Amino acid sequence: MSRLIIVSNRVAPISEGGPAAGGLAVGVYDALKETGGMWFGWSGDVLASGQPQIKVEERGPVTFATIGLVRRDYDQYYRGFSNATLWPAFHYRADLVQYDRHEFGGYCRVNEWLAQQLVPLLREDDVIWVHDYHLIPFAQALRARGVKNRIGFFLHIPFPASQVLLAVPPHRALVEAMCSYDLLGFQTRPDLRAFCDYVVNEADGAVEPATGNAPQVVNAFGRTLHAGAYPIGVYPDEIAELAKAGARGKPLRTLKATLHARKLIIGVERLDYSKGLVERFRAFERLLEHIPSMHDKVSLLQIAPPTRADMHAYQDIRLQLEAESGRINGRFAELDWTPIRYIHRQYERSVLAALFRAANVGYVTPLRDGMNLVAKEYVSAQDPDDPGVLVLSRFAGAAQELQGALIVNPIDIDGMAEALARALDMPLAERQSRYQDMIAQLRENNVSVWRDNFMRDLAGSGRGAMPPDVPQADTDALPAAQ
Ligand code: ADQ
Repeated sequence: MSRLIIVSNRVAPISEGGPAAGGLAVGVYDALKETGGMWFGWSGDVLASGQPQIKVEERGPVTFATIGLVRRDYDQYYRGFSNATLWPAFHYRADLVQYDRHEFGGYCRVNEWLAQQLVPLLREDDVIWVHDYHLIPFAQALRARGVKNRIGFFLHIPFPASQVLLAVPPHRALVEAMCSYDLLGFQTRPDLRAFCDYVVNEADGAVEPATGNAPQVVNAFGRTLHAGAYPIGVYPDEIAELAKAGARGKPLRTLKATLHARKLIIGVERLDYSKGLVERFRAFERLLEHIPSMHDKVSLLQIAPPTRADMHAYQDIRLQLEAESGRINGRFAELDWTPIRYIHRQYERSVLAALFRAANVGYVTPLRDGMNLVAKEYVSAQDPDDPGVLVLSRFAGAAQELQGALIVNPIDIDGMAEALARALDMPLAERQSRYQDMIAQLRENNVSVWRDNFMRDLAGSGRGAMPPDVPQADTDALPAAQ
């Protein structure tokens, strides 16, 4: 059987019980354990001096190959082009896009250098799966070094409309680099459509019409490749078990004791300007403003650990949120009631799952999000007999699937306040029917379906006949990519 080689910017830290974070890490680690293979990427270390050395560690069938970055590469590749140019542009924040051609040069240089580090570790029949926006030129760099293996790419964040992508000066070079892969995976059909639209209208390429759920054939920049939508999922039953177990733990007992039977609205994410946190706080304020009977009857628990804290845009959003939560609490709090509890720390998955189960409303309102796993985790964690309600932004990829949520526009503050009021008051029968609708969808498209669909299409993609040793997934047994 071919080995699977996963390449991602960060290699998730794996403890005895598996990866600490959900989604990608869990899905990918499972695949590696099944087929055997390697996970290659940045270790997270930034070296002040010296030459980074690759560290190779075997854990059963999985090899972890990690390497540090020197300070200049970290600044140009990671903080610079990846997170100050691509991240805001791909999340439709053209106002926050910064561009420096030296940083783009650093981004390409680091992709080439990482590819060079990987080449000696590769075998002829390895299947390579590259993840996310940091590594768009990775396949091109491998191809330039003579690598002929199958290479797939999955973009975890949105792919923007052409008019937004055009704001990134090297847009053409990026899309050309994407065409070096054999299979491109996007989170949703709108992302796939946006990519195809660029290929046809900006790059003189051609895209064959879609047939069913099969990936589309793309001809561009002298290459033929496939592209499809593969919405990432979670393991809903595992999350439900974690939630039940966590409900008996101390953090939950403490929370319940301090809530005094008030209703709970929960938001959980990395602190990022794409997540719509300011608008979310303001909609909660509008709810309290318009419905005084809600005072002292509901709390918003917002968990948002800071990320990319060495970047200005992230320092700004943190200050803004601290000011907003302070202002709203100052306006409404009583001696024994704090409307917004705003927490900056990481929690274990079992604690988070139990918090989701305890909350009457999951409040997930990003301005843009590739998928948003928190929405899926919230639904998975619910008690089927007494489920909470998901209030979900239409701009999260998850909204394409989770139609049982109350779908909102995150810039419509009044609309969000109305959705919160409706969620808090929703009769049990409606909550149950919405939950049943969503949990069925999550079970049908769990994270192993996501991975298997991508791997099946990668095995059948690109360069004609499949190599004899790559097993074709049983297409009848697997729901097709959506
Ligand atoms: P993210 O932007 O990181 O991921 P998301 O999909 O919500 O967003 O995943 C975050 C993960 O971190 C979830 O599993 C969540 O439970 C966990 N998490 C968040 N806050 C936490 C905390 N305080 N403590 C512990 N865990 C916490 C990117 C894209 C998304 C896409 C995913 C996967 O931006 O759109 O859904 O990749 O493809």
